[in-house]
Amino acid sequence: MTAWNVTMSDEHEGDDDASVVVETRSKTKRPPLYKVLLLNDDYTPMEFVVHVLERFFGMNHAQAFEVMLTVHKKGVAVVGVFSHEIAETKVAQVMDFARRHQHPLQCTMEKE
Ligand code: TYC
Repeated sequence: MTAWNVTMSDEHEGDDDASVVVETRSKTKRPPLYKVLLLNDDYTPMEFVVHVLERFFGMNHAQAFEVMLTVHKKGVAVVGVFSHEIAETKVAQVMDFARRHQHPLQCTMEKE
C-alpha cells in the first residue's frame, strides 16, 4: 500500500507566505497478523472445545463443531487471525478457561 506524508519543504519551513506543501511517499507497514491455533489432546471433551470456539471466537454452533472436528482429526487448526494484542488476549482467555475447568486444552499463536 502506498501512503503519502504531507510535509513542508525544507526551504519553506518558516511562517512566511512562500511555504510549499510537499508530498513524500513513505513505506507504511501494516502491522503483522498472528494465527491463533487450537491443539488436539486426548482428554478435553468435544463439547467443551465447541463451547470455547463459540465463546471466544464468535463461531456459531455448526462452525464451532466443524472446527473442533478438524482439530480432533488433524491435530491442529487455525481458529482465527488477529493483531498481536488480540491474539495474545484470545490465547490467554482460552488457556485460563481450560485451566479453570481442569482440561489440558492448548492454544497458541504464531506470526502469519
Ligand atoms: N480429542 C478430544 C476428544 O476426543 C477432542 C478435542 C478436540 C480436544 C479439539 C481438543 O482442540 C481439541 N475428546
